[in-house]
Amino acid sequence: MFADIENNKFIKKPSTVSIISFPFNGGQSHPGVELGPKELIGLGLVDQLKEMGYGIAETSGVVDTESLKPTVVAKGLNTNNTEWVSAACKELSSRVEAECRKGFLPVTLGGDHSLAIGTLNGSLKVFGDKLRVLWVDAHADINPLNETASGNLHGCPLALVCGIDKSPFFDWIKEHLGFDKLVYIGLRDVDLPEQKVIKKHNIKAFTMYHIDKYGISKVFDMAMDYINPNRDLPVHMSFDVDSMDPSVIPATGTPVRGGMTFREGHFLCEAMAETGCLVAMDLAEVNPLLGDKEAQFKTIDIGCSLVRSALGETLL
Ligand SMILES: [Mn+2]
Repeated sequence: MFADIENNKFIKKPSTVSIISFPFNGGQSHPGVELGPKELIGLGLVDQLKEMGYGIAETSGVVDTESLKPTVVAKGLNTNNTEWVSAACKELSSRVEAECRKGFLPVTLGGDHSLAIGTLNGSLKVFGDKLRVLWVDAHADINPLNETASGNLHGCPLALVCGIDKSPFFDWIKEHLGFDKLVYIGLRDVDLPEQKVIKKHNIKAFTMYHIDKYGISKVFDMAMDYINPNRDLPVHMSFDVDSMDPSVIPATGTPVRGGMTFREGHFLCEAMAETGCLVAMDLAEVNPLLGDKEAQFKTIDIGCSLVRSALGETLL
């Protein structure tokens, strides 16, 4: 296995990855997504990263999301499991923050994409105004909390991270991401309230239309030119596996046809590694209980290879 793990501009040498398992399903309605981290590691992700030459931090471990489940929940909220998502993400934030401060590269394995409320808060605390975010997803995940139709918080993380919503249930979020520091790649299913938010705040978004029109290489360059023109700023990549076409990654809770091909997804991750600017990564929405055995294996296997590509695995 070949890898370039020395070109990262922000990670302390020798390069160390902190695998943070976040077995959490409270941000959506399909059981099984909490098993994602265990299955990804079970298929050998940690061993593969070691083989690439990374040190693996011993301290990051597993967030005990079950123990953070509240016994009493507020009634009348528009969102589901609000207190649980908040408590679990607050804990996740402090894990990511701690690993970044050590100069390690945290890779958070989900779990549903509400996890980004925590991971982005953690990296924002360390990198502040310099932090840039690449959000790879079929969905925009920026529904205001009072406007989400499903009530599922995995469709809302960016509303909280960007400060559109200042919910009292998330009052631990003090740092917010500027709209000009965020870029989307892969969108193809955007809710009406999200369309309004994206237009109002002029958020840069490359949809599948742009990938078809320009190709993934140009789209990646344009996305980086927008958030990180000199390739000298730290980037947190939040990768939802539903950005990929369901024929490639079938075992995920909210698949949408017309997604990225196997190579488009891997190219994007390889290009991210090549910038040397990746400081944190999320891999969200792997659900090992959905679909048949083949669908489940494909999803977990390709989930691992996307992480390896983002961390510098090369073909030669
Ligand atoms: Mn998502």
